[in-house]
Amino acid sequence: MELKNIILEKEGKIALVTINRPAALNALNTETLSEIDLVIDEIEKDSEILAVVLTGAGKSFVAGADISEMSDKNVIEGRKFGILGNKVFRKLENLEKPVIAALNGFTLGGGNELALSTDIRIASTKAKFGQPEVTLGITPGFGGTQRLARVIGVGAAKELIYTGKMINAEEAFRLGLVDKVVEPEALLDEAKALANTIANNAPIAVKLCKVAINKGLQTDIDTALSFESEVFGACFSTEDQKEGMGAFLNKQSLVGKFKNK
Ligand code: DAK
Repeated sequence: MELKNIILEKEGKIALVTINRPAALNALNTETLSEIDLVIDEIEKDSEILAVVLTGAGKSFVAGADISEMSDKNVIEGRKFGILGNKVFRKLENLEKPVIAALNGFTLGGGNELALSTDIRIASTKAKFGQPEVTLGITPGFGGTQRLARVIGVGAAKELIYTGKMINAEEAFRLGLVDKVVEPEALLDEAKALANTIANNAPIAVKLCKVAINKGLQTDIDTALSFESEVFGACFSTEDQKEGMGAFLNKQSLVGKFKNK
């Protein structure tokens, strides 16, 4: 797989995906979005990869969709670009392996929307967040008007989106936009350690947790709880459940040794 703007590295059970277009602060052009799409497919297929860390090269995570590419688009092209971004971000959100965003710097516009499509967000103290689209004459187009309000609440999302202002990592943490803030030097280690902890647990159970949480958030509580019962039941068809519980009863643990079966 030939990639120009993304680096995909495998480290044991985890994949490290780095958006690597630092000259444009990792802005998302069509090529980069298409490569993210390919990389998600690759990770989905690879049964050895059980969790993912997503980060950016240089001083930015992603400084938004690529303004120079977007500036000349007509209505049809703008729509096509929006559809591509939404398709890729939704695919990432639905990837049945947890994705941890390691937010190293500017996380703006499409970059913040990309981060919102991951499962857990860790920020460096240097990271900056915002949805500056209205300062450019557009609306957020890769899910920002929908996912941000779901994550930080309607009022806070509207304030960020209507003002286009930038906030720092501490404020992002206070709002619940990020789950943890660490020193820049510790960011990748922290994200990888979290990914490895997750990857050492029973993979099918972890996957079903992700599906149940994401699906449940989009439905009424009765339907959601009924779905939870179904996935809970499904776990009893796995070898990992039999062996995991067997190990516990023998005063042992299967953490780190699950078969993904
Ligand atoms: N696009 C393209 N290039 C960008 C960029 C971006 N988003 N952000 C930065 N760059 C480029 C700069 O143009 C500059 O390029 P050169 O001049 O060196 O060639 C280089 O990266 C370094 O940037 P700066 O020189 O500006 O660096 P500073 O440290 O001074 O400032 C900054 C960093 C992040 C504050 C600044 O670059 C900045 O304000 N960038 C733009 C941030 C922004 O507005 N992002 C939101 C983009 S809009 C939709 C689909 C998608 C979207 C909306 C609708 N539909 C189709 C419905 C999404 C929209 C967005 O994400």
